[in-house]
Amino acid sequence: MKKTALILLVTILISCGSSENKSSDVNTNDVNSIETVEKEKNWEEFTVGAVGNTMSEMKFDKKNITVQAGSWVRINLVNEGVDPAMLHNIVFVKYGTRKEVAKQSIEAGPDLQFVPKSSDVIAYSDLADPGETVVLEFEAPEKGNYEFICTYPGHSEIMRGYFFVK
Ligand SMILES: [Cu+2]
Repeated sequence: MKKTALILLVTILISCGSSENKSSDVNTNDVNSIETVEKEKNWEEFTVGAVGNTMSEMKFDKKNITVQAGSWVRINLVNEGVDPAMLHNIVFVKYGTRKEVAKQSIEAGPDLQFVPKSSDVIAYSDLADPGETVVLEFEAPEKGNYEFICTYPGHSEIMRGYFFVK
């Protein structure tokens, strides 16, 4: 029995050693492939401020965002509010669906950060607390016109803009 246990232990040690080697090989490959992909991606970066501290003042400081088709989009959403009630996100939706998405976002509720599971939603950020910046990255959808809104309840009618993929 002891001998069997020893053999088993040795086997485990050997297999651990070899899997370590394998995993380090894989890591190297991963790093290489990630670097290659990063070089090929054409990033378009925008900083969007969510400003204001009341329901009537609040807005996005950009009304239009335009990107090239095939690019990757990085949005830095800066919540410039200080009032604790001012929570914001940025949600990209198909053109003409913002009212429907806004309605569904209330049903989605806080558990889903007010973002409905809908095919009309193209990309969405986390909710940003006052003073917080959240980053959203996504691949630009096909050429066309889109919209973006904040889906926090009551915000989408004022906090919105247009997204164009050329
Ligand atoms: Cu908002």
